[in-house]
Amino acid sequence: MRVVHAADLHIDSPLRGLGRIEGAPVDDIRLATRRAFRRLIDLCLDHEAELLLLAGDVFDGEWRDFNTGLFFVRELSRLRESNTRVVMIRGNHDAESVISRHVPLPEHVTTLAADAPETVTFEDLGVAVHGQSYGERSVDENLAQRYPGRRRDLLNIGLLHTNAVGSSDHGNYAPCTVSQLVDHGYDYWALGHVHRREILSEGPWVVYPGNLQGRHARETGPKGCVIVDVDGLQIRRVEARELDVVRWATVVASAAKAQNLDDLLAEVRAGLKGALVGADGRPILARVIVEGATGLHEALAANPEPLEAQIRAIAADLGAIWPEKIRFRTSHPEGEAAIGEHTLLLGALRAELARVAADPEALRDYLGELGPLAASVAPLLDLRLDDPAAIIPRLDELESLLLGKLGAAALEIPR
Ligand SMILES: [Mn+2]
Repeated sequence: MRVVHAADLHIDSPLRGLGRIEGAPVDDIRLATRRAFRRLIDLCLDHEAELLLLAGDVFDGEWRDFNTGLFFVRELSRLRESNTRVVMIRGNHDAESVISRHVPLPEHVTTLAADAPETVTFEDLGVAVHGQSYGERSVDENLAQRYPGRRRDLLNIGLLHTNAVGSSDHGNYAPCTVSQLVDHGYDYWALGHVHRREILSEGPWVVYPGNLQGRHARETGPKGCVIVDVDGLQIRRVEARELDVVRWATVVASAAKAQNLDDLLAEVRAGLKGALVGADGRPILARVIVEGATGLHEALAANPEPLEAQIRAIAADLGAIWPEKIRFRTSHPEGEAAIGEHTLLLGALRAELARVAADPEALRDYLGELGPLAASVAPLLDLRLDDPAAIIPRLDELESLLLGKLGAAALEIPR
């Protein structure tokens, strides 16, 4: 028997932070979550999967119209052909209280109840699936605690949307621990909620398949589902399958050894090429970070636009890769000491920034006074100067750019 386990589909969730990127594959990007779901259904058909498990966050929130629901139903209906049964739960993004519209689901699809844990058994497959949906967006209770005991005569699967790893990147919903799940007596825990693929235990299996399609620059790398091969009451194999349509990557290029801009561009090119490897021709949206202590720092800080354009041109030349954002986090190789007589001035600036960093009011006043200088570097960092809360965690970068600007200006001042 083959069971396919997926979670966090977030169908029709927009891919974020793209703005307008010259030549980017806009249709692939717009339809990515839908196409990834279609690939999931194709996979079930190709493998004649008996069971498809969806561990919550099928949708991304309230639908704009019924098309999102209709698309979902139409794709699920294709599974009649392979006689694939579907069991799903609602997660925080598609809790009953969140999605007010509904469409009737086909008879081979079961959504587990939200008021109490529920068990569906498939005697012909020898499987019991236990699980519970979210009724509200925020579920603080440890749901797994109340899941029923195992059925001795069947393979037991727990379907659960949970933060089982204390992840701070995700809401702490239906929190539980891995050891609690391991001790519960089931054969396989089909989890959802954490968007990164993680196998937390192999005996019994406790698995996050990750989301089906990365949605922003922090959801990098391959995304997809997991196929579980079952032989009687034994799980033989658990294998990840990539289903994403568009891939996100972080490309870090070190400027530390670059003697000149050509060296640096070669470094960036190598990084972009590396991201293309293993993507099987999928379009890649890459966040490019140029970092390191380098003699090029002043030039980059003073005028990064030409280098940005060159990086975009390299990407265009390489093929299906688009820099989503380009960030410069370089520093001067010998700190501000190397800028000679301006050391005192720069030291004072650094001390002042440190002083106001902890105080939003002071920072607001300070940025007002600093005016033109801060305003000239803020766009390079995507910073809004009227929002101190956003600036404080990035003062290092702001400082580094300010120092660079000052350093470059100093070099240009005729003596
Ligand atoms: Mn999710």
